[in-house]
Amino acid sequence: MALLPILCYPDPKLHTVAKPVAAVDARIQQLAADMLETMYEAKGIGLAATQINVHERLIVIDVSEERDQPMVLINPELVWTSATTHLNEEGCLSVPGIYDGVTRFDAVHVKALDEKGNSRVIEADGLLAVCVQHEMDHLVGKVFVEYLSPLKRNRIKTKMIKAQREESR
Ligand code: K1U
Ligand code: ZN
Repeated sequence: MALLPILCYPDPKLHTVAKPVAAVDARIQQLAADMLETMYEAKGIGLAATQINVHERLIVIDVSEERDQPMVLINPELVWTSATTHLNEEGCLSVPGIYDGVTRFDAVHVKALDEKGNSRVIEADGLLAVCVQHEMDHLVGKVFVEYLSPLKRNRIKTKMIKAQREESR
């Protein structure tokens, strides 16, 4: 297993649109295992392949309290969304230290392949629904700060660039 470096906003690679996974093979299974290890180490509840500079449609999630219910979603597709939405506080491992409100569907159904290549539909609500929508946005190159006002987004961008400059000194 391996820990993978996570891209930090405003890295332009975070805006790459991911391609479908062609086959659920040993490479993809190893990538999913490494992404889960990276997510747990970073204390996140989700991670998209985009964030580790791999541009294939793969996400991992674990929203359980005990951190023992890993989910691997390959080629995820939204097949149903609730009529209602909710403003939720979000964070992102690619935008460390920033939390803000984003409006998301209250519930979604997602069709995806699991790590064995089996097709399944996940019925998500609560934090799982928020996390799935956040991670699927990463796969189309969208970071949650893009839902915020241009003023807030620019302040976050400046703060991140400054923090990265200081870290590299
Ligand atoms: O995609 C990511 O960067 C992971 C991100 C997922 C996420 C968190 C919160 C709402 C939506 C999506 C994180 O795990 S951020 C860190 C975190 O563990 C967390 C932050 C706020 C609430 C719950 C967890
Ligand atoms: Zn994120």
